[in-house]
Amino acid sequence: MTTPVLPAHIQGQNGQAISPLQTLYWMDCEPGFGPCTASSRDSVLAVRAEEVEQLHDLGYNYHGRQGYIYPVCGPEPACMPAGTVRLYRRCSSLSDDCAIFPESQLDAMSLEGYTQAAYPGAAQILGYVYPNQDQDADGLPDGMEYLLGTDPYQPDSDGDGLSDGEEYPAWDLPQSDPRLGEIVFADSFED
Ligand SMILES: [Ca+2]
Ligand SMILES: [Ca+2]
Ligand SMILES: [Ca+2]
Repeated sequence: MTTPVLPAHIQGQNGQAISPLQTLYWMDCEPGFGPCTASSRDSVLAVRAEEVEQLHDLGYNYHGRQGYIYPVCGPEPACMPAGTVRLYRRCSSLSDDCAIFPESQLDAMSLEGYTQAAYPGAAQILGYVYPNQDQDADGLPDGMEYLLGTDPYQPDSDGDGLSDGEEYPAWDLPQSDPRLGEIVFADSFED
């Protein structure tokens, strides 16, 4: 069984999506249970309860939450949250496989045969995500900077000499506000 690898994602907090994000449901093929086959269409992601039901009818079982995503809006691209890209779900009849990928990979994936919906009538665009990149190399992924309000193109948004990632580590306690030029906790919580 292949573990799905998302090239882009949005992380929630304490198991909850940040409003108005939708949950991405991870559905696994149940061998012998339906039309999906464990050697090929091993897993696929869904975004709504109706999709979970549709995929369940095709032999997939709910496996867990894979992440969170901005729901499709209209009209695009004006309604899309700043910094996000479309996330596609497409399947290939050649390899009997489904894939999830950002818009930047659409041409390459189409050439590889990923041109079809997961099931008849299924959406091919699941919603919008932040690309998994850190354009200013300050240690904070672009999407986290959009959510925090820091500048994804400027490593030191408030110009106080400490990078955004030093002030607000992605996986640790923040020591100060990277948007305000005031060091609140220069020596942990002593100052
Ligand atoms: Ca950054
Ligand atoms: Ca930054
Ligand atoms: Ca700073």
